Amino acid sequence: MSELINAKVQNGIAWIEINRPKALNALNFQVLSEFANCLDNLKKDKSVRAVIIKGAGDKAFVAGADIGEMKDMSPKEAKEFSKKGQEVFMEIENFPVPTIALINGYALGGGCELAISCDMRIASDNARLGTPEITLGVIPGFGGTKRLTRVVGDAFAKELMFTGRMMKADEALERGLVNRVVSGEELESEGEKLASEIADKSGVVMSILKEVSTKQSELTAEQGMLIESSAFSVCFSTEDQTEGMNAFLSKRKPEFKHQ
Ligand code: DAK
Repeated sequence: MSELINAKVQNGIAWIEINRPKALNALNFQVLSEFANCLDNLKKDKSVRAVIIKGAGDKAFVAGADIGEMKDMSPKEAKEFSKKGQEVFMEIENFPVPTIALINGYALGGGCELAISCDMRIASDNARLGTPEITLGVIPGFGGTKRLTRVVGDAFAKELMFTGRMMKADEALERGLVNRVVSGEELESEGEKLASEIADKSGVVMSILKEVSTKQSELTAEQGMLIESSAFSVCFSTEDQTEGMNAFLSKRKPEFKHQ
């Protein structure tokens, strides 16, 4: 049974909640292990067409990796911890359906790295984001040095990592780190609205689109075009492509079967 991760599936949307509010949802080894199990289970649930990840309580999404747990780690243990986090965040990046992080309060260090392994991010106006690892004598260890650069560009990613400063939600929006900023009261409903819009589409084609668009940043233009045209042709083996185009031509709403 999972204690630190709550999960439920409703109307095609999986809600994952990191449930350690007393420690501002800091990520320790147990949270990461339960997260990995949760993702494994959700991956098998074919009704899931969008995932929302949030932190419990009203203060934090995730305030980072657990500093108490990390403090006395040997270099070998630190490597194992880093590998565990990288594996979980890679699973999220490559999860077969779109993922949305709802950032309520602090998203620091490993919390910011978790948010940027999701496809999209919605922040509440009290959100504070940053990568303060340098102030603790370490560097980001869950893929941040790779993904942050991809999301906000080299110079600004380096500024954030080199200074460790926290940024408010409006600056994160301006820098493209989050998709939008809403009030704390609206955060869940905005997340649900976005997830529902996605879940309404063809699940099978959405998975193809997610995979192709996620891989693009790592590929040359030539490789990117090649996987796009291969994936485009795969869409034509789905029932939903036939339904989508028939529905358009018959001037009706498509009824996707997600296959
Ligand atoms: N870890 C453990 N506990 C944490 C925590 C964290 N990251 N953040 C907060 N807490 C705990 C606090 O210790 C406190 O616990 P109690 O004292 O009540 O037992 C409780 O949460 C509430 O926190 P505060 O009392 O501090 O609350 P405030 O509102 O005053 O301040 C704060 C909120 C977010 C500004 C502050 O808590 C804070 O600065 N927290 C630390 C933020 C931080 O530095 N995050 C980055 C962590 S480092 C790697 C693998 C991974 C990583 C790096 C390398 N390798 C293995 C290579 C990743 C590193 C990080 O994420």
